[in-house]
Amino acid sequence: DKLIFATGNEGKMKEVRMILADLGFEIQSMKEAGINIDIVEDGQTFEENALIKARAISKETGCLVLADDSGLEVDYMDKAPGIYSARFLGEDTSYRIKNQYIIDKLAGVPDPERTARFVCAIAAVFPDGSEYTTRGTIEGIIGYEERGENGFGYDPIFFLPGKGKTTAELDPEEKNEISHRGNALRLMKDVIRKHREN
Ligand code: ITT
Repeated sequence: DKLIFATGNEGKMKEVRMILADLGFEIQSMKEAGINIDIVEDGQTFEENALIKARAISKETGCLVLADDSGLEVDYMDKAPGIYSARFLGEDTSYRIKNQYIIDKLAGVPDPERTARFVCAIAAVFPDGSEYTTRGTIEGIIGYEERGENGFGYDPIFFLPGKGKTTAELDPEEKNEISHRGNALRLMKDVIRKHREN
């Protein structure tokens, strides 16, 4: 069976492929499926935006479509950038600049007030029209400088006190085992397996 993952984000797609590998689907990105449409993500929650993306691609195809909407919630910034994480400071602004902006915003703020989390909502639209969402999170704190070369986006400033590393310093497998995306996708794998039985 074929599964289309409705994202244009290469960093997400790499992680998704690893996490979903054992499901046994042929996994295609939007690009690989030859779909190139602009989706307006005007929902108010991660779940709404994930569903908007999955529905838009589902309309174009007959197969199972999954989508990911995710972001970083910084408690000291009233949970910004949140659902606006990709658009934060402008869609074309580099993550070097976005990450430094957040570091500067938290200058002088002690560790207990630097708490943050990554949130990931996964939406699924099945060929029969049924829809599901799952959510995963991972808790950390905002670091004092960028560290690590792995991952993407805000990973270099997302520090895990328990590991003494940022998520950009983890191996991909290690990140997937504990990440918001890993957690949300593992819940969705259970949904897909149940749906298959029926
Ligand atoms: P698609 O909508 O095409 O999937 P996008 O990058 O626009 O791609 P989102 O709207 O869901 O996706 O934005 C999520 C942003 O949150 C993403 O661009 C990163 O900046 C950040 N983000 C999400 N998961 C992350 C992770 O695991 N590590 C670092 N940053 C992450």
